[in-house]
Amino acid sequence: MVVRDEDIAAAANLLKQATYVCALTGAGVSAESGVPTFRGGGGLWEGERLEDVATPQGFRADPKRVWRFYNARRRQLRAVRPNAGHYALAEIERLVPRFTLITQNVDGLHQLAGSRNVIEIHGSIRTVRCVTCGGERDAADEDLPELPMCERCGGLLRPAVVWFHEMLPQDAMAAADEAIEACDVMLVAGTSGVVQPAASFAIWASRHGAGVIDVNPDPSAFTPVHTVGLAGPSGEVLPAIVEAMKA
Ligand code: BV8
Ligand code: ZN
Repeated sequence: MVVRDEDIAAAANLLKQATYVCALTGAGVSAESGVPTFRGGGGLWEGERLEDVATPQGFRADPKRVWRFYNARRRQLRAVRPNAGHYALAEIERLVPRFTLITQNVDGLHQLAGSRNVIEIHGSIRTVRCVTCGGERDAADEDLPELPMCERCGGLLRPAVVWFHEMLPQDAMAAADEAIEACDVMLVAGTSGVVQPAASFAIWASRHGAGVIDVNPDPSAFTPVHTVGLAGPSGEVLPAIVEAMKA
């Protein structure tokens, strides 16, 4: 890990002095659990371009293709466990007065690691929703057929995730807005800062004076606004920050 001790200490001090920490995570925090990121391997998932299958148009055109893509990711998630970075975020939540975790991830690993105040702004791949009656259920442990239908009304089920060109859930966005406005430190980890509106959250926070910590082995869209940048994997950097907070 190339991260300097003084940067770990600087991040730990920012968090120790904070009254309200808002964390924003992306696919990078699940990378060490074995979940591939979106824009690492050339932006392909199971040989599919996210922008082709993660859209309402794609689903309308070929629901079987979209379900093949999501069922493959759902099956893969069964074998996946939270990593040290997820646990460290759950620990930080316990160490600071107020904490909100906004995640772009749909894998549910933060909750499995013990994070409590989690906002899933891109929904959850564990949940399915009927396109006709809107009924939702947790189907994480189910082997879904290639075209799952609603038991209540016979309508077609879809993954309860936010696709491109879809609005983010109103309640999730409102809660995220509140946390971004109220926080005095924003801890960003594992996101390239490409997808809007999540990519703007750190800029909004820095506008009202919040300190921004960015944990990412590669430069990201947050590099220009971060107070402290830690160029290492979140599975190593976040636990190191927790150790420094406790020292
Ligand atoms: C919206 C759920 C209003 C599905 C996802 C032009 C045309 C059309 C649309 C747009 C446009 N310009 C902007 C838009 C809006 C669009 C958008 O932002 N497009 C982008 C591509 C430009 N956004 C939307 O459409 C959003 N809705 O705007 O509504 C509206 C409504 C109607 C009409 C217009 C506007 C909806 C966005 C939500 C899309 N859904 N996912 C699913 O997951 O299947 S997005 C998808 O990307 C995931 O949710 C993912 O979380 C998210 C962001 O990606 P990252 O998490 O950042 O992952 P990435 O791979 O990019 O980066 C990983 C990072 O981790 C890297 O930096 C890497 O270096 C780092 N890393 C690697 N290893 C580690 C690590 N970091 C730490 N530790 C490690 N070990
Ligand atoms: Zn239904």
